[in-house]
Amino acid sequence: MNQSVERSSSDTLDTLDTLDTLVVGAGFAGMYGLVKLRQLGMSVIAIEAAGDVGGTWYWNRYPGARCDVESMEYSYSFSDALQQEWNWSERYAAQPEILAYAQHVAARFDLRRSIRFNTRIVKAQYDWNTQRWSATTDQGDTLHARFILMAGGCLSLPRLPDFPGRDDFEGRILHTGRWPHEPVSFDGLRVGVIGTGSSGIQVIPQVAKAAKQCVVFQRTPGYSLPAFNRSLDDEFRHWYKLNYSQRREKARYSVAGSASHPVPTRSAFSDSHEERAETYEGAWARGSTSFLRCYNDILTDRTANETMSEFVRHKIRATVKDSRVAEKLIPKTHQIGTKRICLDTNYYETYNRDNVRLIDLRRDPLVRFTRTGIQTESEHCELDAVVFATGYDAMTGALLDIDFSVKGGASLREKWRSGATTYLGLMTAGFPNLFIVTGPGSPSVLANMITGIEQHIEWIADCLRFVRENGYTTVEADPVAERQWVDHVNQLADATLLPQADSWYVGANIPGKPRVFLPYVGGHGNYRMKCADVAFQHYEGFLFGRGGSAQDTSSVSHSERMSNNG
Ligand code: NA7
Repeated sequence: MNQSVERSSSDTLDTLDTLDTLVVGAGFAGMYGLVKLRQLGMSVIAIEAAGDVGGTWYWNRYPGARCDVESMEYSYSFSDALQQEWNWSERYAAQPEILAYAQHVAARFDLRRSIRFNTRIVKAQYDWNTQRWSATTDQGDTLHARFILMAGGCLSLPRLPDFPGRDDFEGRILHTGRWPHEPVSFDGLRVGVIGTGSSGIQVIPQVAKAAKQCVVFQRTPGYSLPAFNRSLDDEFRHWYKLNYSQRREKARYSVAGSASHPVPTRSAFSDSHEERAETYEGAWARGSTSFLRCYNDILTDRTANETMSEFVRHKIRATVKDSRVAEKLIPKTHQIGTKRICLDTNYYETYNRDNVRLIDLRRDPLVRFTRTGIQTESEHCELDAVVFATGYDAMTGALLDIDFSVKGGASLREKWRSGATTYLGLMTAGFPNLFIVTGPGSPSVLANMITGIEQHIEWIADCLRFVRENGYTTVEADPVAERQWVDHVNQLADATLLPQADSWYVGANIPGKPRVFLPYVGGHGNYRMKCADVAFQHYEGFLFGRGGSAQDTSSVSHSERMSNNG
């Protein structure tokens, strides 16, 4: 064990004043950040708000929580020993198993000694004079580091809509993204669930099984596919492990960061209606979000998309026995794939149970919470507990939750007032030495998160090595390169149907959030090659500096670097 752990002498929690890098978060991104930066011999610690590692999988303990990427792929590839020794039990791993895996990684690479848990960074300010970040915690102390690696997650700031009277409710309120550690029993209770996104469709069947009554409050129905989850056997695991290196490489250059997703080469219109139906049936039976990859124009051509949307609507009608309920569950206001597609186990079947009711909030809006339940325009629902499956302030929430600023300059909250802008999703101009993992402007939530995390951490580690080897002390995004990248990200997004839906991809779930399409739609593989090319071109689009104060910091342009390095 631990042969691959490279320790620097100064990466324990008692060296907080002399840090090279402060990592924010100890989920999958933060943990790999620690591993990689230790390998560079840097002093590095992570600050984590939770009581242990795991990020999303630490917090999302609700019954039914499960990953929608296959477990053999939703795992680190950086250590062959790790991927060979770990045995996933199911095709799509449930939360306890993913959390156990994260804990195993933390122990195997001896990470916890470099993580301060139950601590949140609330503010971080960069000072050009010292060329350091000063990060203030909610415990009242300040940490100083040359670099910050922001690994706070893309879907980590839960959203609890401020319904009128919410605090008057005397029953229990739970949020899927902040689920208690102790078991929650719904036995014999009347439970409301608000929200029918990925979390809602997973928790609702579980609540319905346990509760006396389950009332679902739905604002927008989504498209969900059966996951056809199953146990994995030794034979399959053995085959996969033998082929791991090829599978991982394929994933790294794929659109979605997954080896198992097919690459569509044909238009939906190259097939007849019957042929398309057959293709959709075959893809449906695979039980994967790769369903969207049946044809290459599903996400770009509304008519092509409609053939697939209609196929799924038909499936919903065929599953839900009460046709009035089925009609409420059928998405009509957005196209399939334009909001995140869901994978479920018995979601639509759950509406055939006698103890489940669906309230369509578009027809019967939620008016207020009362002491004993929820009042809609047409009725009062008596409830003992309400589960909020109402999502997150996606992609920018965790970043803006920290008050990032540059001394004497702008704050990130001001800079991003009309929308997040980054260069490659890795840095934002004007904020030196602040790296963002899977940030807005990178493929991020549109691809396998762990593939994206590994690519970002490795790129950042290479960049930091470049900084060190060239005697630089600062690196930041060039505002011109950032503008061009933002334009490119928008152009690609606008060529698809995705920005048209009111999704969290565009921030539409957060009142007042600027409507900007946040992730990069050009595909993980293309993005990886772009990042590699930027690095190869001596970090084109990044500005490097050296020196101890603002006065003697000499900024080194890209053309100088090219001529110096040949
Ligand atoms: P999502 O996908 O943002 O879903 C949140 C759900 O909550 C969605 O159905 C929302 O309806 C609903 N919602 C949000 N606010 C309200 C209010 N005010 N009233 C009624 N309904 C509301 O979050 P999830 O946690 O399910 O999934 C997030 C990601 O985590 C997921 O994609 C995976 O990657 C993991 P809306 O559609 O906005 O009308």
